[in-house]
This record gives sequence, structure tokens and C-alpha cells, in this order.
Amino acid sequence: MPLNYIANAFVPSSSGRTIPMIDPSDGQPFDEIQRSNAQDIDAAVRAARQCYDGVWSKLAAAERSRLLMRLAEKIAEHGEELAALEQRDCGKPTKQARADAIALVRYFEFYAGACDKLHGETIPYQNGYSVFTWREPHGVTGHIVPWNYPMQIFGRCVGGALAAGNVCVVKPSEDACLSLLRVAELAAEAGFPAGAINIVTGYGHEVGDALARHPGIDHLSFTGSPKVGTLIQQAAAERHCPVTLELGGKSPQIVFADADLDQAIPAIVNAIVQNAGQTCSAGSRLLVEQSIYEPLLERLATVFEDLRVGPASMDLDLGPLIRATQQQRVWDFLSDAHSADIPIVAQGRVVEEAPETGYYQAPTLLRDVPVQHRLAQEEVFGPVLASMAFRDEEHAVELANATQFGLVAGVWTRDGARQFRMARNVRSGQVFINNYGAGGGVELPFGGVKSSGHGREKGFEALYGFTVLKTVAVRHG
Ligand code: TXE
Repeated sequence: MPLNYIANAFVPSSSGRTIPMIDPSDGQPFDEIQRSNAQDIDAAVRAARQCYDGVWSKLAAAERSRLLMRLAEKIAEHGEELAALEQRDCGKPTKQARADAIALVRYFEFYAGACDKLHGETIPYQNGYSVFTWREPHGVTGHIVPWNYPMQIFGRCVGGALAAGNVCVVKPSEDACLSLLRVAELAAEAGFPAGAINIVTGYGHEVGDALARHPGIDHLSFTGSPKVGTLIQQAAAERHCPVTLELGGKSPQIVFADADLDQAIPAIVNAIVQNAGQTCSAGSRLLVEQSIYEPLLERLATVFEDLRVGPASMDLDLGPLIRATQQQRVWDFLSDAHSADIPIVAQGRVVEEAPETGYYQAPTLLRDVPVQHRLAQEEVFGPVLASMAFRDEEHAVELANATQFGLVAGVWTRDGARQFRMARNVRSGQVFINNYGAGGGVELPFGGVKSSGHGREKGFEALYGFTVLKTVAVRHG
């Protein structure tokens, strides 16, 4: 049975309680994890602090860099094993689970290279002074990770935090945490000192809340729902702890009449079916210029009808959703669509081999979704694409910006001037022109505006969030 990982050792929770792990492909329990409590979080924070004060803060940046690179190599050696763990936990098709393991390697490679390049500045000031800045780590950082991409989200937040000189306490999702417990063990094998990476499993309202409130945590990063993001921000505000929040989106794919549809169509489909639509950056709204609305929907319908959903191990276009409540959530959205007479253009198919007890959902293409309907406003987190037509560029921008979210936008047009205008006028953290997601590169800063959150992870930019700037002014003579 998987235990917590604190100070380079597997330890049971002091609660003596466990949570069953459910395989989304058949809805059956296959293991149990620790149902930890505030006491376990406290033990992890203490171990982290001891590591920071005793060893980690004294390491040269180049030494941290070597450790991160050794961990990247270990992850690469164990890529298949990690992918298999995450596949069972999350119900991911094999190719997705493998891609996530490769991304985790890339995060640690990238951040290994960044450790010794985090420079401060010198600032011209009055004669007789030397003024400069240092980028110092926060100390002990807390990370609350969701279930949709455990390895990738761990890589982007823990990789960045360690590179910037912090030590970490991680609370993975109660729905998917096995790969991360194994990565922590691999880190010890790579030479990470005890307490640098600690993992405590359990429910969000118990152990996640305890982590967010712990006075020994100097910075929090959270990826999850806007509702819980608000709770985390409130808990952190009580003690003025800095927070990075990534809270999902309702991201538009905006297709103009001059777009290269051969390029756009596979990207539009992939952006809503990848990971069964359970992706923060899913392209879940399709905005199409009126003159190509009907032909584009016709072509998309053909692709949707060919999509196949089934058990993770069959490696089809889509695996199951994570759990029964997520499946119910998607059904509720579709039932609301039905009540509002929103037409279904096309649906994929759940294969016969899929056990009835698994959490499957056929990908669904909807048309003429009214802009104020919840299907055009709220994150479904399932394979449901809501499409609507726009009149002109101004109308496209108005629709794109008409939600509380602002994470990603895809723009498809050959018109160079319009590409720049759209990039400027759409309110979101990322705009992708004639592509969607740019292959998910770890080098690209990522984060939201509006209710999609604040702060940036990924890329070099993340390191600024995982550090605090200290200004030093020296008066000579
Ligand atoms: O998220 P939660 P859920 C969105 C998506 C999804 C919805 C609900 O729309 O349908 O959220 O998913 C921990 N204090 N996203 O319920 O609850 C929890 O244990 C501290 C978008 O799974 O936000 C888990 O580790 N922590 C998203 C993490 O928060 C708490 C990814 C996320 O769980 C807590 C996931 C509390 N009170 C869901 N309650 C994205 N941006 O990619 C829960 N947690």
C-alpha cells in the first residue's frame, strides 16, 4: 500500500486511515493511499524546513542543477513504469501517459539548466553607493496538485521551485498520486537530501486545507477549481503568504474564413479530446466566421463520429473520465443542453469492450450554443465542444472575451495583421496563432488572467514567482 513520503522515507499517516484508489477504466478499487491529516502535514513541513536550513540553502546553484539533471535521467530511465502508474490512476490512453512522462523529464532538464542563471541586477544610483538585487528562494513551498496531469503539473511547479532554491511539500490529488510518490523515491536515489521533496496524500478539505494554512509554508502553488482556488487564496491571505493559482478556463478556438482548415481541424479536435477533455487549457469553445460555419461543422462531424472511447489500456482516442462525479458533471451539462434545445452535431462512440462500470463519455460536438448558456460559460472538463458563429473580427473578440476565464485562445487566420490584432485584443494568458498549445513546450510561461488565476508557471518566468527579490544598497566610505 502506498505510504506518504517524508524525509526520504515511506511513512504511514498518523490517522491510520486510508482512501481507496479507483481505476476509472472499470470503476473498481485497486489499491489504497493514506488519508493523512494536519499532523502529517506538520511532519512534512518540519522535515522540509530542516532540509532547507541544514543542507539545501547551502548548496551552490550548480549543485542543485546537477541534482535536478540526475532526477531527469532517473525519470527517463523509469518513464514506462511512471507512465503505467499514471495510466491506471487517471485512465489515460498509453500515448498520453507516455507523453506526460516525457514532459516530466523535460521539466527537470529545463529547470536543471536554469538553476545557475537566475541573476539579479545592478542599479545605477547616487555616487558612493552600489545597489544590486538578489533573487532569494521563499524557503518551504507548498504545492496542491490536481488529478488531470499529476506528472506534468508536479514537473512545472516542483521543478521550478527546487531550481529557484526552495524545498517542497506536495499534496497530490486523492484521485491520482501514485506516479508522484515514485518520483519522490527516484529523487532520493538521484541524491536529493531528506526533506527536499515531501509528499502527503489525502483529501483536499483535510490535508490540502492544512497545507494551505500551515504557518511554515512560505509560498503556495495551486492548480484546480476556481472554488477551491478562492479558499486557498483566503487561507493564504490570513498570513500574507504569496500564492500562484491556475484555475482552468473556457478557452476559445477562433476560426476565420481564410484559415487553413486542414491544419485547424485536427488541432481543434485534439484540443477538446486530449485527456478526455480534462485539460485546463482545453479548447472548449469553437467560434467560427459565419461564412464557413456550416462547412466546418460538417467536416468536424465526420471526425467526431470516428472518435473511439475505451479503457486506458486500449490506447484509443479517449480514455474514461477520472471518477463517477466527473462523469455525472458532464451528463448534467449535456442534459442542460438538451433542455435548452442546443443541437448535437455529432458524437463519437464508446467501444463495446468498455466495462459498464467505467466512467466513459462519448465526445460531443454542439452547435449554436447561446453565449450566456452555461455550456459557453463554465468549464465542463469533459469532451464537449460548444460551437457558435461570429459575424466579423469585432464580434469574434467580443465572444472570445465573454466569459469569466482567460487562460488560452487559439486563432486560425492567414491574415498577418489580424493575427496581431487578435493576439492583442483577446484577454487570456496565452494566444496561439495557427496552432494550439505549441506542443505544450515546458519553455513557455503559462497562466491565466481573470478567474483563470494569477502568477505564471513553466518557462523561466516561473522562477521569478518562486523567488523574492532582495535589494541591497552598499554605501562606500
Ligand atoms: O477539483 P478540486 P476537482 C476543475 C474542473 C473540474 C473541477 C472540479 O472544472 O471539473 O475543477 O474538480 C485539492 N483545500 N479543475 O473537484 O477540488 C484536491 O484534493 C485545499 C481544473 O477535482 O479543485 C486536489 O488536490 N485543497 C483543474 C486539488 O485541490 C483542496 C484541475 C484540485 O481539486 C481543497 C482540476 C481544500 N478545501 C480540476 N479541496 C485545472 N486547472 O487544470 C480540494 N483540494
